[in-house]
Amino acid sequence: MGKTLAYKILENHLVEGTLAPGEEIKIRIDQTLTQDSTGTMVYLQLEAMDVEKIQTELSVAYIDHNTLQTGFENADDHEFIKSVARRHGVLFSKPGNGICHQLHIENFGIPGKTLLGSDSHTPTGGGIGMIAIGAGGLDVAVAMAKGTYSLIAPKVINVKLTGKLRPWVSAKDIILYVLQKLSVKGGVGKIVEYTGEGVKTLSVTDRATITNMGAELGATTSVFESDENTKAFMESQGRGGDFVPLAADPDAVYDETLEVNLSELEPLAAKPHSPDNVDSVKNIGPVKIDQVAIGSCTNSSYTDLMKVASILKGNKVAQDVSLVISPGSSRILSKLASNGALADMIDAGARIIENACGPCIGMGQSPRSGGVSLRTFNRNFKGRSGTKDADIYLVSPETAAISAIKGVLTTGFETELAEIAPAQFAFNDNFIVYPEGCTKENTPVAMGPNIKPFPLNEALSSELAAEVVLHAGDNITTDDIMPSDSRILPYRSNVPHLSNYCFENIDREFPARCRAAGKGVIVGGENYGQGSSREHAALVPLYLGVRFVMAKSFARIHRSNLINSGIIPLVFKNPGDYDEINLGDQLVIENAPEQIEKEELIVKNRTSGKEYTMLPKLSELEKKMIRFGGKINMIKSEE
Ligand code: MIC
Ligand code: SF4
Repeated sequence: MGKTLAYKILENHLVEGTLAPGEEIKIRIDQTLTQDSTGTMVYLQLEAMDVEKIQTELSVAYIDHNTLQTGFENADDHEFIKSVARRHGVLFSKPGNGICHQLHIENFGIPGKTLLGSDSHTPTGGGIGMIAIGAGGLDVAVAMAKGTYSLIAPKVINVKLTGKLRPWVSAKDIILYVLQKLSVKGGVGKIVEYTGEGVKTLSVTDRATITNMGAELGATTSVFESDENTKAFMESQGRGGDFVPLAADPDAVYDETLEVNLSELEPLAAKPHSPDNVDSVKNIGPVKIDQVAIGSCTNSSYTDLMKVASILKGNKVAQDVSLVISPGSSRILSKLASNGALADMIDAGARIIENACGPCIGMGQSPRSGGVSLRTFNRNFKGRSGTKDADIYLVSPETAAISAIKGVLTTGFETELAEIAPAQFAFNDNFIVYPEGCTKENTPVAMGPNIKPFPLNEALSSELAAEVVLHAGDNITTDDIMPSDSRILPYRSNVPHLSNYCFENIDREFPARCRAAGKGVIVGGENYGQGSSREHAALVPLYLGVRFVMAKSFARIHRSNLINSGIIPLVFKNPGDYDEINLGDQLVIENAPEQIEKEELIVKNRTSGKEYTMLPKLSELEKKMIRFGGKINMIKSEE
């Protein structure tokens, strides 16, 4: 029986376990990446583990999220990350270099290698044939310390591409189509592997747009083969020597298949407030827009921005529209500056902003109250832009550019569009700080006053009694749990301060209610914790006393982050029980250490007298972490 590409790479990296869907496996991790908004925790945890030498082939610490530096906080975090990176042999990418995922495929990604990153869009690396997985910060710290990562082996879905995209239809439309078909939870427990003749028509950066937004499917990762296009991309980055050809066996067997005829796709948009709320631009109609934002790790490649420049050239941005463009990397920005495309954008009336995450994570450029913003980004969750009542649509760079000129959501579909010639880039590492000559002895940790210790749980007690502090609906995002914008993001290394904003957009009373309750339980619907990898969405509730979460289902990374923090994720056996529980109810898990060992666990409601059967679904390793009160406590006990 032929093998899928995903399983071939996993097999090459298997350290423990049986490689079959649903089995717990441990794999070797070749590379890690961190970014600054999750990175401070990662490096605090790495320091706490007292590691002598990191075990990966390459680890990079990028600074791209928190680059506003409105106070000392961001700059102190950068200094802290740089110091710990240097102490441990980790490369440091300075602010201004660009967005971690774009930079990683340009500079370091290698087909067939494994990459673990403390950011949910790490699967961008699947665009060059890596198994690139997003994880919580602690998992990345442990991967650096031990060189391994444990996960449940996913199923593999085959997305078979045929045909060829028409002008004005792009990679973004492919992934929006897949999201429309599979939904934001359609990829949970799965790897999405793209195959078929259509793959040959897509460049590496097109593929990276698709694997990047595979995160929005909830997938473990997404992957493309490594072929002639991969070779051409790596050569264009001055790294042809790193190219390795890779593909699935021709008779590979997949768990599911979705066929997509590229020739039939048309320009699409994800409507407010979910990436899977997709319809065609034509059906949505000419919605009047206030802002267009082009960039983010999804769509800020050289080709994307050249398409934008060619559409803008000689035109004028509509008078009521603010167009902002943030290139993905310094290398791209430099090329746009030298070939004149930057001037074409500026002359048309575009605002050029820093090559960083920026507006994608609410760091500036919030739309006006009730405003409509078209973005080439990957998430349009309510409030994420920094404006609670704004409507955000996710679109391709082509749709964004033409809409900026027309002032309404539109497309140039069925008209001509210039082909973009590939460019050659010089390898430039002037933004990279190498750790040469640095050791733990000669490089002290730079601790600013905003950096506070992270909370630790306690070992599982025999009786776990807690009050229901929140009763939430379906698809709660980690942005809902721990919002991020320019007010809050500078405090990612200060959990006590962050706790004041926990669930701010859902229930303002949440922090106060938790403090009054002492110990809390959150009740959620389907796909609880979708979105970002931020472990703050577990650490902050932990700090506020949350001890278990009951939901209809969980998103992968958040579930792991809860377990890493010693918070028990429990799935309703009878989803109807969700409606029986009320805010303020007093719940209890009796004999908790014995009960978590079983397939079913009983939660008693002391207020109503009812009982709920819950499914812990914990692997052996996860049970151990819960018993010890989290991963750090477990690791310490092993020393
Ligand atoms: C995001 O896009 O939500 C982020 C910000 O990049 C996060 C990481 C974070 O919350 O710091 C992610 O995707 O993991
Ligand atoms: Fe940055 Fe946005 Fe990409 Fe997250 S999704 S890494 S915030 S650009």
